[in-house]
Amino acid sequence: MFSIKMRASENGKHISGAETIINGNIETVVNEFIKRALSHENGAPDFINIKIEKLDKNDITYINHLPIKTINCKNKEEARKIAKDILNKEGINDDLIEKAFKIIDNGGMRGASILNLKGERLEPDKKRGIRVKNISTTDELKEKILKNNIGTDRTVDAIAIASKVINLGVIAELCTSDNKSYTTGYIATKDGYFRITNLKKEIEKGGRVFFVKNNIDIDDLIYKLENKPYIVK
Ligand code: PML
Repeated sequence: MFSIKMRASENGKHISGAETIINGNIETVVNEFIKRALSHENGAPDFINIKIEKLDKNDITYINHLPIKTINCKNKEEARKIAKDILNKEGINDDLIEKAFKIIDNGGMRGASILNLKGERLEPDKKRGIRVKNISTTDELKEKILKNNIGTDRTVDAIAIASKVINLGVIAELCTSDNKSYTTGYIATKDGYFRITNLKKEIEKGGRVFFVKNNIDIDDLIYKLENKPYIVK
């Protein structure tokens, strides 16, 4: 098995990235990733980095994806009330939720912020955040989501992140897209991946927050979020 990662930037600014874990067919994937980098809506890259690593089969964790439910909301107020109710059910209080919304609305982070239940931010670099890496979805899952109109390409990537994060013991994830026109966000918990329409307004920024227990081993969690290979079925 091989992990293949691509990241592209223009003048040092990140414009796109992709990754997968596959068994063979490296050239096809690399070609696809380069095509994706060159045709990205965010700009024309002057730097494309492709990383190919061999993985030990025994190190890969296979998990089922979280069940997906879409909740249609007519506006941001309704969407955020729904989000709050789901998070409250997980023992996350209103002050903490408020803090998390401020972080994602501020935007500008490449990765996720991590908040414990005391409201402390645990990511070592507050600008960069934590990037969840070494994940892949099966073709069957991609097909199921896209062909049945359950979600979009962004859903496919996000369900992989959310399923890994919850599997590693994160209580809940809150996410909105940093793509300005993409207003559907989600909350993930052990009960599922709840897509919530209108979780932000168009032109607003986005971000990710992971809520964790106060006694979490944060170094171990960050190491696994970034490095432990997962295939989400
Ligand atoms: C969904 O459509 O399921 C929500 C996906 C949010 C994606 C966030 C991102 O842009 O990475």
